[in-house]
Amino acid sequence: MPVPESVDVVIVGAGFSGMYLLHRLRHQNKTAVVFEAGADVGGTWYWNRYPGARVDVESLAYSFSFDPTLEQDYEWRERYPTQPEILRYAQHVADRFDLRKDIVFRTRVSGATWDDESKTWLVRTEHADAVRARFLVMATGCLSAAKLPEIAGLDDFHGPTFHTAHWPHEGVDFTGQRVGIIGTGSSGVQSIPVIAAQAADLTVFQRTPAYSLPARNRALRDDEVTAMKANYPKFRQAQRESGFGVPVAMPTRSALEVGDAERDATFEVAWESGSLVNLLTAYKDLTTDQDANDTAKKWIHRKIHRIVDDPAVADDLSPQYPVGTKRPCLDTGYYETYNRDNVHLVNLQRTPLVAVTDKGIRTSEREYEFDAIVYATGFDAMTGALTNVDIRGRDGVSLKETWRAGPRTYLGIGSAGFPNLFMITGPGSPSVLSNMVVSIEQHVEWVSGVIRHLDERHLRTIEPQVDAQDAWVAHVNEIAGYTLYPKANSWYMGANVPGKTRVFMPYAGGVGEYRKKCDEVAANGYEGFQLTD
Ligand code: NA7
Repeated sequence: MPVPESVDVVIVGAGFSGMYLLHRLRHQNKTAVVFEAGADVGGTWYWNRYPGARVDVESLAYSFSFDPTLEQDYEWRERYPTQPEILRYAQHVADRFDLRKDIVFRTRVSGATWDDESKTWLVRTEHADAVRARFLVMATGCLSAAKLPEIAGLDDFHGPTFHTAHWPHEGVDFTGQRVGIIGTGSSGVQSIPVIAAQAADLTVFQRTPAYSLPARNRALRDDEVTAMKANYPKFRQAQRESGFGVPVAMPTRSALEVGDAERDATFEVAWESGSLVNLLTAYKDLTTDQDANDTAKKWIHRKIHRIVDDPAVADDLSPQYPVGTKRPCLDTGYYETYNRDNVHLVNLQRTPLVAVTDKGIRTSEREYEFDAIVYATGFDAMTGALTNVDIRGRDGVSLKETWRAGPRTYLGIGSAGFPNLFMITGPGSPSVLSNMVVSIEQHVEWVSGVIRHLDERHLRTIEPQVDAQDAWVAHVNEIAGYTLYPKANSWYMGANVPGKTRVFMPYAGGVGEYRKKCDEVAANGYEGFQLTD
């Protein structure tokens, strides 16, 4: 579509957030344009096409709730759908609500500048288009600014290289090849078994092992789909009030108040259930008490040793940080893959990466030769996609500079000094600690609500007050301080990006509590924000 000169709202990103916000704003008679770097909708599920890519929240829960007919009509096939199936869902939503006509594809937003006189944003694209808008909404996702390892020689390798988040649409055939893969987060853990089954030889370079549970993926049964669809309104409400956006019975007991046999049996049930949330909520203190967490850690270490034949490899695969403090993974045959003769594990904590060379990868110990290299090295999480855009607020102040010592937001929705700028699932909101679709819907509904509020009162701007923002940042830190999360070098802490300030970015108080706070703020006339005419 041609770029309009001015609209009410510019939305950046046509993933689940951008699509739903566009749909919602149309119903409020707002004009909006969405800029999307990809060639189609889907966001995360458009880009992350690596082999074995799946969501790790169940399909019937990881889906939009805003339209009961969509919810009833859509037919999910698997418990944990593959990337192509989720992308098909996103495309279905775009078709169903005729969204593409307001989306400009293959277009990255490069910058946005606030003009205090006209009270508008001037948003620029990489193609030198510019559009003026009252509101700017960054629906850019939390894990979308992909990162490569910070080592020398990245351009020196003679063969093809692939980042899991920028996988070729036509796929990659590794048959007969020697492949090296760096990274063992979710993308590595999901792709390693699939690549190992195809390649002649696979060498995995692991800096930090992941805790991973078997997904126990399977086709959905008709009876469970029917039962869920009959119960959807209740289920969705429970999701909204839950901790992680996935309803579970909250535990009342400590891991330390039960006997070993009982605790082992509880962990076994969680492991067999193929649900990360079941593991993290097996006892009430797993995420807050080191001793309680140690019981789960030791149990998982034993499990890994039972699956992996070589005890030295099992040791290397056993994480030392507390369970759940880095994003745990769901896998299909991950640990078993290390029993294959064609798979080798390199522990980078013992022999760190030195460089990529023309032939392969060199560690402090030796050089490994490959035909192809895969980077499963993750993202500049939560802030990268926001600070990569040159956003300039009041008096030309840059968002990137303002956040140099860590992101500062009120509710993860707005930032002081940046009027009429909203973030969907920004830092300071539960976002990555939750079922993303639940968090996305809540933010989109809240943001469209505030736009309606301003319209009805003929108000032109909204912006967080500095004291409210300071208090929120302190609260987010305080809640994190009650948990074990800050104990790991995770991307939740910005620890995977050299030079990034270490601060725990998501809100760990749960989506239910967070929603209450947002609703309260709205009910009190958007308390903590400054509204002007
Ligand atoms: P992650 O979870 O950030 O994983 C990236 C992996 O790459 C992780 O094992 C990193 O080790 C490793 N990594 C990153 N940089 C380097 C360098 N320089 N050297 C060696 N190893 C490195 O990203 P994913 O794409 O797997 O998953 C992202 C999320 O998607 C996931 O959590 C789910 O929410 C879905 P590290 O742990 O930093 O030591």
